Parts: sequence; C-alpha cells; structure tokens
Amino acid sequence: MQKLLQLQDFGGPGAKTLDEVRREAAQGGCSSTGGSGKASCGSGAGQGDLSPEVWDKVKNHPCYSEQAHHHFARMHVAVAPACNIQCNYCNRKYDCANESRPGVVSEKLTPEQAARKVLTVASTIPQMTVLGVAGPGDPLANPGKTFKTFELVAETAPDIKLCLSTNGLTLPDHVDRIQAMNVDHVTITINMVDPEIGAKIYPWIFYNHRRIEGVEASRILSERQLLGLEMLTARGILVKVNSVMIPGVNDKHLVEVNRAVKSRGAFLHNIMPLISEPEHGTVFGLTGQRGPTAQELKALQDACEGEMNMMRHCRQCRADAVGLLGEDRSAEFSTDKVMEMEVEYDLEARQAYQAKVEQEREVIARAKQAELAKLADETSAIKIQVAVATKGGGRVNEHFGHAHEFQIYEVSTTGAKFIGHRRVDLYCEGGYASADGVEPIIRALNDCSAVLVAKIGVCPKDSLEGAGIEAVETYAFEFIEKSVIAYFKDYLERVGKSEIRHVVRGDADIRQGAFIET
Ligand code: CLF
Ligand code: SF4
Repeated sequence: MQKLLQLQDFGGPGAKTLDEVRREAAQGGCSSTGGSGKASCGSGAGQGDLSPEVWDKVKNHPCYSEQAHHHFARMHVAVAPACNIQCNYCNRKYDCANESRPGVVSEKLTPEQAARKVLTVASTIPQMTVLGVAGPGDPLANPGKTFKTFELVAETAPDIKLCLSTNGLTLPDHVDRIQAMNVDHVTITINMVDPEIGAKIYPWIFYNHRRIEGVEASRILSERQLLGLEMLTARGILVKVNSVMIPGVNDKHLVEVNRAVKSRGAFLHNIMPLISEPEHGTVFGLTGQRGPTAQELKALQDACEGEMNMMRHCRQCRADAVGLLGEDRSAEFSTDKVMEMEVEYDLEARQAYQAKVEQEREVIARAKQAELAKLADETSAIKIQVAVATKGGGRVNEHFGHAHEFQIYEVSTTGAKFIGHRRVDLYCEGGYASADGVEPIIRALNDCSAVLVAKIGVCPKDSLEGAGIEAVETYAFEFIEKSVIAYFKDYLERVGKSEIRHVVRGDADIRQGAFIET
C-alpha cells in the first residue's frame, strides 16, 4: 500500500493519478463490450468504454486487441542476446521463452540491421503496425541495442508502434527512457509474487554486479517487477503482464498474481501454457515438468477474468517473428534477403490500407451483431466450443489440410468469444495426408463440437465426425464470429428437433514444441 501511495511521484508529463490508472484497468483492457459480456481483450470491435487515448494505442496492436490480431501484424527484431536471470523453462541457446517459445534460434541483428529490416517489412506488409523487441534474451539487459533500435525506427517510420517485453529486473532503471522514446506498450513476465514459489522457477538472477540465488533472488525480482509495473502505469504506458502457467508450481498462485498486477494498473493479463519438451534442454523439460491441458488453462483464465480481462490469443512467438500472430514470415526477411530488397516506405499507402481494414472491421462487427440478434429469443443454457480454420482477415478461409492452427471460440446464447488457439502439424503436405494422420488434430480439437473450414476432404471429415466433431464447409469465406453464431443457432435447432444430441466435450491437448514455418 505504501508503494501504491507513492505512485504519483513517479509520473512525468501527462502522468495519471492512481485512481485514473485503476479506472482504466478496471474497464478491462481492450474492450469489455464483447457479445458475451465481460469478454477477452478486444472482443468488441469498437472503442467500447476505453478512452480515445487508450483506444488509439490498442486498436491496431495485434497483441493488445483480439480483434486487431485478425488484421494487423507485428514484427520482432532479435537485437537483445543477453539475459540477467535464469528461468527454469529457458535454455539460453534459444529465444527468450517469456515471449517466444524455445526451440528456434534467431538471427541476431545490430540496431542498424534491425532498423533496415523494419523498414523493409513495413514496405512489404502494410498491416505491420508494431515493432517489438522481445529477445532472444532480455531487452533491458541489452538497453543500448534495444533503445538504439527504437530510436532509428522512430526516426524513419514514425507510425510504427514500439513495444518491448522484459523480465522486469532492471525495468525501474529504464522507465524514464521508455517514456521519452514513446514506447507505449511494455510486457512484464510475472510468474509469482511469492518468492518461495519464485525459487522453484528462477535459480538465480544477476543484479548489482553479483549473482544471487534462491528465495532472495526471487524476492528482488518480484519487487523490481512490481515497482516497474507501478511506475509505467502511473505514466499512462500500457502494461501487459505475461505469466507462464506451470502446473503444480504456480498454477493456483497465478490468481494471486492476477490480483496483484490488476491493483497496480496492468492493462491486460496473458497466462500462457508452459512449453517443456525434453529436447529443448530446459530444467523443466529435463525434469518432466508438464504443461497444462487446454481445460486447465481455460479454467485458470476464466477464474482470472472475473478480476480483469485476459489475453487469450498469444502465440508465444519467436524473437524474430514477422506477420500476423498465427503466421510467421520471418524466413522471407533474413538479413541477406533484406539487404537485397528495395525499401519503399510509403506512409500514405500504409495509412490508406489500414483505413480500409478499419472499415472492414466495422462491417464484421455489424454482421456479428445482426447474427446475434437472431438468438435474442433463445433461452438454452447450452454452451459449445467451435474451432475455425483461418488465415487471417477475420474469415473462415483456410482449408482443413493447410491449417497450422485452429482458432477456438466459445459460443452460447450470449454470443461468441475467442478463447484460444491450437497449433497443429499440417494435415496435408504436398498433396498427401501427414504420416500421423488426423489423430493429433482430433486430440487438439477434442473440446470442440465442430470445426468450420473453407474446405475439407472426405477422409478427415469422416474421422472428425467419428470423434464427434462436425466438419462444416457451409461458412466458407464468411466472417468468423457471425459464422460461429450462425452455426450455434443451427446446432440449437437441430438439438431441439432431436436431429443431434448435445454432448459435453472432453479435454484437449495443447501442442508442445516450437512453430517453424514450412
Ligand atoms: Fe511482440 Fe509482445 Fe509486443 Fe506483441 S508479441 S513484444 S506484445 S509485439 Fe504477442 Fe507474441 Fe504473445 Fe508476445 S503474441 S508472444 S504477447
Ligand atoms: Fe530465458 Fe527470457 Fe528467462 Fe532470460 S528472461 S532466462 S532469456 S526466458
């Protein structure tokens, strides 16, 4: 409490009072006006009850707005190799697992190479709106390279939002610079507020020129994380908190973490599943620490959603990821290729493209509301989950066999809500079904009653239906949420006529292992 009362002292120009910070946080992240009441971040397409200032910051940020993530892309530049702590879910040979899954080594860049890459990507992908520095180590353990990159990009591409992700250990030392550089979005990974639990996650930190181990290390880390969070929110900088859910270690404790970060003004909470494959060589991977199932993750996110809005569309992406959150185009932009590509950074063209996307989003929102209105007289208590194959744009537009992931919606008479995604191996490679067949995909979608696709072959359709998952092509190329609601209405009608029987589905797998674009 003492710390909270000091908040206004941290504020620079434009600083907010603690009450203002709390009010904004209590409004629930990106939007609380989704069709299902208090929804996951950004479920409403519009501004909802956010202030114009906050709306402007989140409306085209794919991580801070669920709706935006269907349309807008982010890119990361891997300029930050060093780290100042050790997490038991990280292998230093790989990217920072706080913000990017282990298993994929990034190409390290100098700030100058990074700035050139940003301009090149911005010239090629007009919907790329955000530059994030998220690793492969900790951006604030490499402040020179991180801030130099931001400085170069701000000079040449002022419309690109700057974003960083940190473990928070040195965050309080850098808040002035973060504010001065107009970095409006900061992510802090906070896995505990109890150092005894922290000691099971962090073996050591490197702080004030010395290595500190055990509970003392986690006590310092936690204090610095929470102080940094308070300092940022007092200045109106939007803070997202990432937490890795580690069953048996911090899963129950994360409800307490959620309360702690909400009370300090965090805008959004992103609880991510632990990834701990043995081949990653992490402590948790080698000791057999498992990650959560889909139902365990959802139950925790639901429990915390009563407290504040949750991000559920995180893809735990690489430190050099490029593209929409569900895709990775980093291979198109290797340093060699970037140096050969022409840069035609056209601000007006980018803005025109983005204005079109905004218009499309409004059309999508109206279509959803119109479909929802058709459910107005329904009183059924049935709630189901529906998977969707999409390659972006907010439409059901992916072939089942070409899907790298499926987006999962929960739907009831109150509306449709995005609740997560399931990464899968491609079912169809080079025209042939994968060696593993459809079984791993069925396990990933096992909690869903249906999967909406642009197209599906007879064999996988039969297999899915044998497992109780209806494969539906009826909504090919239509808007996702409208389609999910329309499917649900049809589902209720068929249940009402006893054409089908409503079945409560079981649990599903969250696929482990890194995503590598093929
Ligand atoms: Fe990158 Fe992170 Fe910024 Fe997004 S990612 S630094 S806030 S621009 Fe997004 Fe990727 Fe999840 Fe991160 S999906 S891992 S939350
Ligand atoms: Fe690895 Fe990131 Fe943890 Fe550092 S903060 S040890 S890079 S996961």
